[in-house]
Amino acid sequence: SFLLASVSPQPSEKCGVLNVTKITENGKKVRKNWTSSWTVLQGSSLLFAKGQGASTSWFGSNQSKPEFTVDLRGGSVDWASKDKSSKKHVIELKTRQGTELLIQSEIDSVINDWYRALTETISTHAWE
Ligand code: I3S
Repeated sequence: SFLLASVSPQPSEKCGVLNVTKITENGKKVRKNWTSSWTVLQGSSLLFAKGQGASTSWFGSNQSKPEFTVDLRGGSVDWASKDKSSKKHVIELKTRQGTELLIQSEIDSVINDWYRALTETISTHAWE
């Protein structure tokens, strides 16, 4: 409802620290490189800032730019199968552009919240 929408935090606005690696870029397999990234979900975009750890200092500062951004529209999200990673709580994110990412947190409530937010975002923007 309008009222609910105006008072609830939007699922499309979320941020936090996640472990992230690309596994495929433009359809080509790339070597894993797990890094801790400050991650921001903003509308249908997911932004990563590498190497920030738990710090949020880049956020709102002029010179800091996201390391990379993925467009979630037309993408898919699922729990990664065991053969994709030995880590626990891993989400596999595929974009329409042919980039595949693994995102992970040791904290299951954290990764469950991201799973929910990402699936909601993808379904919300499905027809764009
Ligand atoms: O899928 P893989 O190749 O077993 O992934 C592991 C490797 O990328 C490894 O790096 P090097 O092969 O460059 O040394 C990483 O350190 C591991 O973390 C990767 O596996 P997990 O299961 O953690 O995603």
